[in-house]
Amino acid sequence: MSDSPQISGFQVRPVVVPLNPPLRTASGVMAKAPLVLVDISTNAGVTGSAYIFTYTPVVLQGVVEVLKNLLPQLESAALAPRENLAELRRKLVLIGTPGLLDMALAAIDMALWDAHARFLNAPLSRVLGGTPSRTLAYASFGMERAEDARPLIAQALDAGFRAIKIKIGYPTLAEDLAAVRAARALTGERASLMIDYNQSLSVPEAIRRCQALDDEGLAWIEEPTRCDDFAGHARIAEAVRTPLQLGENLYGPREVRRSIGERCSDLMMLDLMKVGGISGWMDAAGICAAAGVPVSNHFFQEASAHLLGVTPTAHYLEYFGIADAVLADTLEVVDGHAVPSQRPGIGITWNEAAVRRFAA
Ligand code: SMN
Ligand code: MG
Repeated sequence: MSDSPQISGFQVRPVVVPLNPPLRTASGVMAKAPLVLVDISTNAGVTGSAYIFTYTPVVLQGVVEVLKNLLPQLESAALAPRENLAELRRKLVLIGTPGLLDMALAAIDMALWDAHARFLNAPLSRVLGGTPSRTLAYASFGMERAEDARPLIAQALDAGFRAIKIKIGYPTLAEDLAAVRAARALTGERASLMIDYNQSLSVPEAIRRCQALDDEGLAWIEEPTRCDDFAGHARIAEAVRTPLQLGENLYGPREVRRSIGERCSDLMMLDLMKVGGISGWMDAAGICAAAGVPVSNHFFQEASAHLLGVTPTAHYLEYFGIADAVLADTLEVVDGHAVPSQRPGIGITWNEAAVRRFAA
């Protein structure tokens, strides 16, 4: 006799929320964030909620359709996130899941874990065996113009952040250095500084520019070349003294294991949507712990705040509230640390008026 509730229904809602200011990266500008909101209800009266970010509206409706084809397969199944996802994945072995399928599966995984924790009436971190502990956070910005960077960084420092990430990848190394030094002039020793190239450089150019940045005291250099160029990143990591950061584009624990095995980076940042949701994160975090690799998140800060609390090599939480526009309340930061919700589950509650406003 299962004492788990049964999955009884679901809701899939696409929204497109504004990003103010638009997020400028060396590989493209994002003025809006397409999201898919997923709610999975049970016969115990608890509903799990989660969201994913589809990067471009081009695939937004496609992901919605994938979800609407996957979710009915869970109808009446006992709520057991690990088993539910294993069952869905067993049917997808022949096609393989990296891409839109993994994005949809992660949304389902996160919503199921939220429902599971709500059913147990405990915050997700407690359900995963930890306590809702705080993680050092960094404020994450784009390729900001100097006149915009100044107030953004000042505001972050005043809010207590002790780490700031900016994006670079300007046409010239001189412009990259100028942006780093301008940010450092604003942070001084009050904050660590990270930079993110968003895959914009060739390997030779990345080695040239990252070596030139090696004396800037950066906490890490992120994704200097194409995310799928494992050998290229390994060459850069070998040639550069500053820690290399990768992971936001690695699909599943297996790619995390490959990246570590091929020494592509010194640090790992797990993206809940691409790594496989809560289940995938826990498996990947174990791989990183066994290899002694520090772990940060990419986006999905509400759930990541719980997971970093139970991640043995937890490093930083990326603070970028990509879904804040449709959330009833945003992740709390106290004294430069992210504080996971103490409510049952992940702590996501939709701002239904905003969901209606931004419905796609
Ligand atoms: C990033 C990637 C995609 C959209 C926005 C920001 C960036 C990050 O790589 O690390 O947040
Ligand atoms: Mg990045």
